[in-house]
This record gives sequence, structure tokens and C-alpha cells, in this order.
Amino acid sequence: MNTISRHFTGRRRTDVKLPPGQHLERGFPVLQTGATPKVRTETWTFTITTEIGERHRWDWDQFMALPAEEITADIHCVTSWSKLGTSWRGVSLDVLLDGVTTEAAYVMAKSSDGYTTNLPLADLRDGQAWVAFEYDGRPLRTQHGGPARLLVPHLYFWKSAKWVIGLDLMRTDSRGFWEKLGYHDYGDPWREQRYQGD
Ligand SMILES: Nc1nc2c(c(=O)[nH]1)N[C@H]1C(S)=C(S)[C@@H](COP(=O)(O)O)O[C@H]1N2
Ligand SMILES: [Mo]
Repeated sequence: MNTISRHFTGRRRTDVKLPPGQHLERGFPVLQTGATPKVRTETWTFTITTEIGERHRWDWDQFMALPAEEITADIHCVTSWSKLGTSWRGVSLDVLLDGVTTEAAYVMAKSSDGYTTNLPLADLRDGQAWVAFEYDGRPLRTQHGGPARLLVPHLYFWKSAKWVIGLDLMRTDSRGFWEKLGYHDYGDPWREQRYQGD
């Protein structure tokens, strides 16, 4: 019976599994703390700075020459919307971190609007995170972080820094914009880690 009704409607509404406290969103809301910055690819750079100050930097052309991949992922915003099966194109952090020698355990992601967010470095490795520059087959729109944003879909979406311009590698954890205001340092949606102490 289940199978029949599922095929009949062509949807999987009832067997979709969402993290606790989340609801399905079909649009793509824009959430940010300030105005949308203007970021030009002509002047854009992405910089990984290690804990001893070594810099690895790519300009847009160098970044576009890196191997990119298609990503399909569910995203979960802490304000309770989730969007399933979103499609992106981006460069894996595995590619960007290849050749970066570090003993750091944490990362501060930095954006051109001054936004910051902290994550464990391990969560950016092994096919878990990308610098994404396309959404749904088109250049990533400015309001969603274009020309390029961090995409870390297994954590709440505030960790996916829009207009990302770099990562600072850190030996010890330090709090980013929302984390200083009480949001969780890790932010696992499946464990509902919305606020410090969750
Ligand atoms: N640079 C920057 N990145 C950001 C934010 C921001 O204010 N500035 N907001 C975060 C939050 S709280 C969310 S939920 C997502 C929203 O991404 P969207 O606007 O593409 O839906 O971006 C995250 N990345
Ligand atoms: Mo958010």
C-alpha cells in the first residue's frame, strides 16, 4: 500500500527523515546578518593560513582550474528549515587542503562581509565540505554567497560561510560570529546542537 501511494503521488513526503525540530522548505530562504556584499571574481582570492602563518592562496582563475565536483546534499538551517537534495558544484576541501601541512585541529572560516564561523578541521576533510560556486547548474547567486561559499551540509547551515575568502587553521577552538552569541561550536543537526550546551 505504501509503495503504491508513493508511486501514485510521485513524492516521498511521508518517508523523508528530517533532523529533530526541522521542517521541509521548498524555496531557498536568504539568511544573513548584514547587507549582501559585492564580491568580484577579478579581485576574489581564497586563502588558507596555517597556525604558523603559512599562506596558500588561489585567485579565481587558479581556483577554477582545480578539479570540481557535483554535490547533492540536504541542508539544515538552525531556524528550522531543511532543504533536501540541493545540487551544487564546488571544489572539495580535500583538494584545497592537499599540500597544506598543519597540526591544527580547528578552522575559522572567514567571509568578505566580516562573518566568521568555527569548525573542526576534520569536518572539512574526507568529502564532507566544499567551496561551492554553482547552485542548480548556475553560478551561485550573490545573495546565496556567490561567487563562492563554504558548503558543509552535515552541520547547521550557519557553518556554511557565504562569500568565503579563507580559512584560518587553529590549534585550539575559538568562536565565530554566531558562536560568540551562543550558538553551538559544532552544530550537528541530528543531535540538535543549536546552542552552547545542547
Ligand atoms: N558571510 C556570511 N555567511 C553566512 C551568513 C552570514 O550572515 N554571512 N549567515 C549564515 C546563516 S545563519 C545561514 S542559515 C546561511 C544561509 O544561507 P542562504 O542565505 O544561502 O540560505 O548562511 C550562513 N552563512
Ligand atoms: Mo541560519
